[in-house]
Amino acid sequence: MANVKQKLLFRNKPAVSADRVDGTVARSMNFEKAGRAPRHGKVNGEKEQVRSRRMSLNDSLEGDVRDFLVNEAELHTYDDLTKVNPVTPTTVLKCLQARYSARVFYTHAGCTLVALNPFQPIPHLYSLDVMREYHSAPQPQDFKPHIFIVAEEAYRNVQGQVEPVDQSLVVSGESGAGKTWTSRCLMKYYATVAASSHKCQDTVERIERRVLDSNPVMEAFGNACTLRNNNSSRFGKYIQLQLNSSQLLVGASVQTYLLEKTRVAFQAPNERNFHIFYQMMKGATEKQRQEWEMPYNQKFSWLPNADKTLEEDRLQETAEAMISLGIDTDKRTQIFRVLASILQLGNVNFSLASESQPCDLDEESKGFLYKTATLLQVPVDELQDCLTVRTLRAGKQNVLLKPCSQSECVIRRDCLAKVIYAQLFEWLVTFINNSMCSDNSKWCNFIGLLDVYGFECFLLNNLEQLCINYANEKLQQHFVAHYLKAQQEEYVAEGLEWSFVRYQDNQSCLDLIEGSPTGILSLLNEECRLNRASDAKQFRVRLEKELSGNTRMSWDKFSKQPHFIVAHYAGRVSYQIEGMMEKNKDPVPPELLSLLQKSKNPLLQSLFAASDAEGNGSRAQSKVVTVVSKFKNSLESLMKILHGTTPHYTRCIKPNPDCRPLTFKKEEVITQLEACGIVETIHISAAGFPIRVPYASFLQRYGLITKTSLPAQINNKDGGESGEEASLGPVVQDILNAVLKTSDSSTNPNNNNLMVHCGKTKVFLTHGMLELLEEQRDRVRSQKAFCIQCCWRRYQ
Ligand code: AD9
Ligand code: MG
Repeated sequence: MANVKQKLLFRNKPAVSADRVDGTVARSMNFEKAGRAPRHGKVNGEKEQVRSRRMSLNDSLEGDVRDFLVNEAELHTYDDLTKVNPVTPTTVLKCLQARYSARVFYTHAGCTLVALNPFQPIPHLYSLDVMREYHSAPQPQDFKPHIFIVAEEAYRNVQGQVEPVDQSLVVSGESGAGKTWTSRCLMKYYATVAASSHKCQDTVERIERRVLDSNPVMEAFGNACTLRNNNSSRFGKYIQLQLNSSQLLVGASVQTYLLEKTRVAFQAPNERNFHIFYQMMKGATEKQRQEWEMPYNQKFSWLPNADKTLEEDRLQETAEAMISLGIDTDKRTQIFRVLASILQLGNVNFSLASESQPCDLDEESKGFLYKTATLLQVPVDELQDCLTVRTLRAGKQNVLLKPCSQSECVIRRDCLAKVIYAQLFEWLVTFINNSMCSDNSKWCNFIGLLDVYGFECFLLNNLEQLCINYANEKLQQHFVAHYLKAQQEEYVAEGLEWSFVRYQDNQSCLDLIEGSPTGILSLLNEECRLNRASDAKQFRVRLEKELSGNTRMSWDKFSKQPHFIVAHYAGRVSYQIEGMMEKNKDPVPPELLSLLQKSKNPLLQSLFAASDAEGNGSRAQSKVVTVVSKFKNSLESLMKILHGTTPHYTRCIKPNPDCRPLTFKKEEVITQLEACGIVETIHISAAGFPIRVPYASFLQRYGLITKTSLPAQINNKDGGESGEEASLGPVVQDILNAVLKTSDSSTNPNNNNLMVHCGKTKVFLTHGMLELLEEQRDRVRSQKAFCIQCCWRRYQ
């Protein structure tokens, strides 16, 4: 239908004049109201009736409106969640569950792909043959949903019709949901399809190999076994696969975010340190053990749960990947010796100190300290001084030495381990980049793969969670903007005169976090800059003063210590203030940095010489580059890159918390659907027209309202061709007009959700409109039944 129009009835608006379906009425929409709030203000019985109908629609799909709604027995056949009719969290959940039981792990959700983790290898799902099938298909979208569809779509998009366009594949989800697995699949896909026809096989094979080999190295150094995932990535990453004008993979680069370096010196109960340490411990040869000062039966306090056997504990694989990336024998030895020094350092303990004397070390600790110094190639007495004595400078000349307390020594020890590990990780990433990255003249476009930590909400949340959740807010905003755009385009294609949904997005939450000068991060930085003694208390006062009226922030009344709550799009998170300032400043005692600069280990020299050039050596005294400033900057550049690309979203879902194969826990899944924005997407579609009814089905069901029946030729054809279906438009409009006329006159004071639109072959309805149609239908039917009864009595 070409002259399609849409219609909205406003609350308390005199109805009849504006009610015609063919009369265009300006519309405005409130996302909250349309998507979430109760839609009816009817009185008592009627209200109950409506509510119970909605419940049955949403919760069990029972009832008599099933004709054109989903059939539960067929739920698993729905390849796209937005086609589930009506789209509600419950129907979506049921559909996913049905598919999971049928061992179908991928489902589209409009412009997003939902990937359910099977937690067991699925034979042939990712084989080379399957890759080639999707790659060579004229229309891969016609195949079953698969991560390879997303991969192929992005690959084809790169060679845009007018000009090439960079692509981003954003993979999100909670810990253990399958993000890294998915990213690896994508990398393998491109390494296969983007190299298959290349002439100079040698060069490309080397690049592909390196791109793929970057994975085991980065995972060995950046992943660890946690309570939620045996191979949990403790950093975020964005990999750009560089393609030349013939769309062949010629290089790659990787950007990492926020490595969880505290894990080096602290592992939560039942968790482990980074994999690389266990690989060394378990896989070293006799010669390596001697080189690394690591005898067989040595216990390391920073290596808990070493008896747990994981498939990730493969030193050989890591070492081979390092060789393939071009890390030579000398460098590898230096790297492993630096790593071994960290383990030795973790075994150093300090005795209680007196006021005037530095902490002492027992014999055992002295032994470990000696080995640490040997491996780090620094003088052992200087190492001990750095750990136990603070150097205070008063002016340029005066130097004061102050013994550290026992706890300060521990902080210094941990800090040394963390700074070494973090710098080593950064060095490794730079090395990998140099090894994979093609020079600019050789590539013209890229496909970016983003594998970042999902939204986090633990019992105790601190700066790490604030940063992670801030990143997720940013990505969510990006996603929503993109999704709405896609939806808008779809409606336009369907012929809807659609004014953009005024969606209540998460900007207010982002303002709260990143706003300047009174956002949480700015205030935190400001307090760190002032460097006051009781900074946690001061920070709290500032937050209270500056943000007291902010509806997105509140205070946790149940916690003893001050915790502020942020209402994120994915839920409310309570953040602990204690320790936040220290984490943000992340100070490294300058003595430690100077010591490392003196090391005879060439690797350490380069690690710390480079950071000195950036001002790191003096950072403790002067300009503080805080953690949040760095994170905010890197996030901003990431968003800039993402904005310049066509995004594709994959939401990985963890179907149960215990990583059990083929087990689907509804509560787990719904929470994640909420947290990763799928429910939000559903709400947005609910803000539009969640119910779509083909004209023929509509007439079959509601024709009795105006005593219209479906023309026989269409009835026989079970719906009819789209041309014939379109011819039913005017009859459908008559029914809608009749229904809306009655509704406006009295019974629906709260009818701002009564929207209907006649598309080309379908009616697009809101829930409110569907309910109204059902009421009218019921009324007509009961009148009919009454008449039949009367006739029957009269006849008797
Ligand atoms: V974390 O945020 O880094 O802690 P991820 O990255 O989301 O997390 P990961 O990719 O590591 O999770 O997946 C967890 C485990 O699920 C993997 O180690 C696999 O054992 C398992 N997995 C994930 N996806 C698949 C799959 N498509 N098929 C089979 C899978 N197993
Ligand atoms: Mg991961």
